[in-house]
Formats: sequence, structure tokens, C-alpha cells
Amino acid sequence: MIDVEIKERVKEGEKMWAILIDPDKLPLEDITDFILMVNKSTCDFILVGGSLINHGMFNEYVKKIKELTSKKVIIFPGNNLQLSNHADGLLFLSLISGRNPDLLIGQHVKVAQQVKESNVCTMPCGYILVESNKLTSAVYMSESLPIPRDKPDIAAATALAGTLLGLQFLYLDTGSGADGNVQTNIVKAVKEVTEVPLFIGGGICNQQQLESAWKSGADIVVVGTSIEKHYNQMFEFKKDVAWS
Ligand code: 1GP
Repeated sequence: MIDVEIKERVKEGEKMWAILIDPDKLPLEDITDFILMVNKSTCDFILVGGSLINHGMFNEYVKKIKELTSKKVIIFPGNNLQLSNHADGLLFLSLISGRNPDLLIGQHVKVAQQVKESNVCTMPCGYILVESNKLTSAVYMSESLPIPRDKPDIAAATALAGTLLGLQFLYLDTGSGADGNVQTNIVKAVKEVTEVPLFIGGGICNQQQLESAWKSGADIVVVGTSIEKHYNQMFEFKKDVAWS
């Protein structure tokens, strides 16, 4: 199961990265070429999801990706319609940085039975939005306030509360296409108080930012927009680096 695999790899000290695909930005007809490139990249996982998906073909989209790759596919849902039995894992996100009840528990209630009946490995994940230099879709669509960028203590307390409630993964995000990554002091503060696998995303666009996130405590760094704009950029991200 992918949840166990990630926990073991994190325990062994491995640093990983994932490519995020937003089905609204990459049309189904372009997916074959893109995934064939992803297969040659060093990325560990493929995440699929978005804050706003206008077509109703999410399941078909994930199925197609799985047919084209042996990399594990994890759903990173923007809402409860983004579900597919073809994925290896589902980040079952609770937006713990916000106070919007629908994203804390409401959508989960609506989809719980369907998730239980699916074959997908459910990964309970505390999703924490952090302020960046501009308003991102994730912040706007979630109707929630992000954690202020200069408040690592609030981020740490939020992460700790989430793990004490039993969440097994954490995801710190400034949102897709953010102007500014999650600050290193926030990542460090969260990593100091929790041991669960930590995803980081938002505005990562080069190897230096990837390594900086790993160094400050991220276990899995997620890259979406910069690769979506220039597909070849995926080959610039390396894993075999002396980052520690
Ligand atoms: C967004 O963390 C992801 O939720 C990835 O962000 O698209 O900015 O890389 P980018």
C-alpha cells in the first residue's frame, strides 16, 4: 500500500518529489506525451487534482495515466468529485489551517461511503495553506484564511493538532502557481513537532528550491505549474544530490 511505502521511505531518510497534474490545464488528448516524459524523469509519484476542474472526466483521466506509467498515482483532490478507483492513493485532505467546515469535514462525510468501497488507499492528510505574495486559487476557492507567512508557531501548532487528531500526513502549500514557496522557518517548525510524512508545494520552480525544501524538512516536494508551463523542466529536477 502506498501509505506504508511512503512512511517507510521517509523513515529511511529518503527525500522524494512528485509532479502534480491539474486535469483542467493538461487536456486528456495531451496526456500520453506528457506521461511518457514523466516516466523518464526522476519523480517518485504523480499527483492528480486541482481547485477547479471543469470537465467530468476525472476517472477516465486517472485511468489513462495509470495505463501509461508504473509510477504511483495519488489523488490530490480539490473537491469530493475528484475520486477514481484507478489511483493508488487518495490524499484525504482536511483543510486544518482554515475554519471552513465544508473542507474540514463536510465534503468528507458526503464521500466517505464511496471512499470506503473503493480500492484506493486512503491517506488522512492535514492540509495547511500558507500565505504567499499573491492570492492563489487554493486560498480563494477554499474560502479560508491561510496561515500568515511569518507565523511558524501557528503553523506548528496547527500541524501538531492535526497529528494529535490522527492525521497521518501533512501538506504545507502556498497554492498552485504561488509567488513564493512555503518559508523554510515554517517547514522547520512543523517538522520539529511532528514525525509524519510532510508534503510541500506551491511555486517550486527549480532544483535549488526543491533542495531547500528538503533541507528544511520536507519529505515530498510537489511541483506543478513550472512543469506545466515548460514540460522539459521536469528533467532539471534531480534526486541524487548531496543535500544534507
Ligand atoms: C499546488 O502544491 C501544489 O497545490 C503545486 O504548486 O503548481 O505552484 O507547483 P505549483
